[in-house]
Amino acid sequence: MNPVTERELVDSYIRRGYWQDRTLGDFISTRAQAEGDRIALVDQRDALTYRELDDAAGRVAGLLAQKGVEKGDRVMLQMKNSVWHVVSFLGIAKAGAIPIMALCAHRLRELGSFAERAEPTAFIVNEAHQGIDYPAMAREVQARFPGMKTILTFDDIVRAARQASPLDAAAIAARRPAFTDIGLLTCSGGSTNIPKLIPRRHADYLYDAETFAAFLGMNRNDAFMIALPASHNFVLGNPGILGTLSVGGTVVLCENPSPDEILPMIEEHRVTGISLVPAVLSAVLETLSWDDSYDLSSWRMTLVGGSVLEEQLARKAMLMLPSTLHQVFGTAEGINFCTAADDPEEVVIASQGKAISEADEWKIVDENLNEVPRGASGELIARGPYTIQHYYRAPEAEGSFTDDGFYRTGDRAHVAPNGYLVVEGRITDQINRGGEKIVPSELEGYLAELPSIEEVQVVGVPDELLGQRVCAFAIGGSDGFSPASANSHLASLGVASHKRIDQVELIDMWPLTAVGKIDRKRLVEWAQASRNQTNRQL
Ligand code: OOB
Repeated sequence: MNPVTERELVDSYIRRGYWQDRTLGDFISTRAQAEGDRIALVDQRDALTYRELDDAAGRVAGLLAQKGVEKGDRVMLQMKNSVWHVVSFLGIAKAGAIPIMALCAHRLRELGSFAERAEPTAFIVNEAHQGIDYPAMAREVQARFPGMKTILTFDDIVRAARQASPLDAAAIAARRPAFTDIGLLTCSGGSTNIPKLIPRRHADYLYDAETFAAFLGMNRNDAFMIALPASHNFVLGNPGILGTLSVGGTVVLCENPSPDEILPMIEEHRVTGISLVPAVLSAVLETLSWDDSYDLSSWRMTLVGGSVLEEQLARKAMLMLPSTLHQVFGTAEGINFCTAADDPEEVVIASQGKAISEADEWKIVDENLNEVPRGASGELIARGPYTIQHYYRAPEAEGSFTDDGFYRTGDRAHVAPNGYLVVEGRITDQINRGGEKIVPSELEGYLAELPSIEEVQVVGVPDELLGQRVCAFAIGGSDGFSPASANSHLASLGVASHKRIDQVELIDMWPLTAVGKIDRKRLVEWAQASRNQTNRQL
């Protein structure tokens, strides 16, 4: 393998025209000039035209500057889906700062770890929402990281977007980063305990969003719904919010990924496309099976990704939805695969399609990083104009990349005879619970603190609804060890709300492999058998 420097790759993406000299801040100004009074964003309460969005972002940038946020500073963003999320994101960009895209599910553990890595100087946060006092949580982070001088809430942003003095053109120009600089930090699902931050550059992120939108044939008549958390890559830029804005379409933001919010909004805003994880798709189909009163005639494409889409669910979606189904295999680190609108039905059901850019390089390799014969299983590794070559301030994670700049996805996959990618599952123990990624050893560490438990192992168990559910096996656990007690312990430790235990099993001895390691495969079988037995008894 030839070591390739990052510089060489960067130069080649610029030379070949994939990266253009523009930033996320430039992007919204250019889009506003082109689209003017067309609606850019709409949510359950508010709507903004392209011009209003650009203006609001400029005012939020003005507020940030007034609060002392400087060019290149990091700003934590934790906000529910609404037009103000996008205003904040682009406002941070216009101020020449770098947003850290936290999810509403993140709690003190994750926020603290992001703050430690990225040293943000400001935090834009929800008001208290769905029982969580977000501003109080932000203040706790601030108490630990005093470099975080400013906390701005949702209400501060809405007010600033209407009233604050905008940054003038000279100030925006003075703060403008290079197009090769980091434009945003997104969160990795992670294969290590410490969540890593993913540095995406201005030019790479815009290239990704536009390439994906072009792949799907999106245009200004599209109204694309964002129902998953807006800070997640899938809906932020694949093609999501930025892809839709890049073609002059309308972004429809839905606060919660629940069918009774999604379906009325599809009807009201004549939505044409949506991105879903399989668990949400399943809930939508369930609702449609007993309520067919919605006018869904505008809906032309459904993207499903984030975790394995079971064949049965894919077939049901094809049958019940008015739209084309696309499978998406994506990563926050970059590389995206997608099935095309004209792919045969069996391809869409059984594969994740092709890489979205002609410049994506990818292969399936064995543990020595040698390419396996066509059709054989191995690890998917990828390199290209929108895939990272290292994590943010995380030298310990260099093993996630090869010497020649390929990102090691940690996913087991093979290439079907027709050339399409088929993802089989994780190589590591990482659990994919409804699209949310969970590392067993992290939860094991927390649960081991419980006095009632001697030893604990956490495994992912196949689950019809979630793809995988989380099962904790304990030795020495008393009857008091239950999903409820485990989860209240996790909540008290400030662990993200999606990292939860669905099933608990108490055992006396670990099953061991031939070499004496804990046999985790056997644990998964036991968890399945135990659940089946419970179901039979019910
Ligand atoms: C998306 O991004 P992340 O960073 O939360 O998770 C990436 C991981 C992949 O490495 C893979 O393990 C899993 O999620 N995954 C899938 C999948 N799509 C993603 N596993 C099986 N089948 C699929 N279709 O999840 C993400 C980012 C951008 C677009 C779409 C998804």
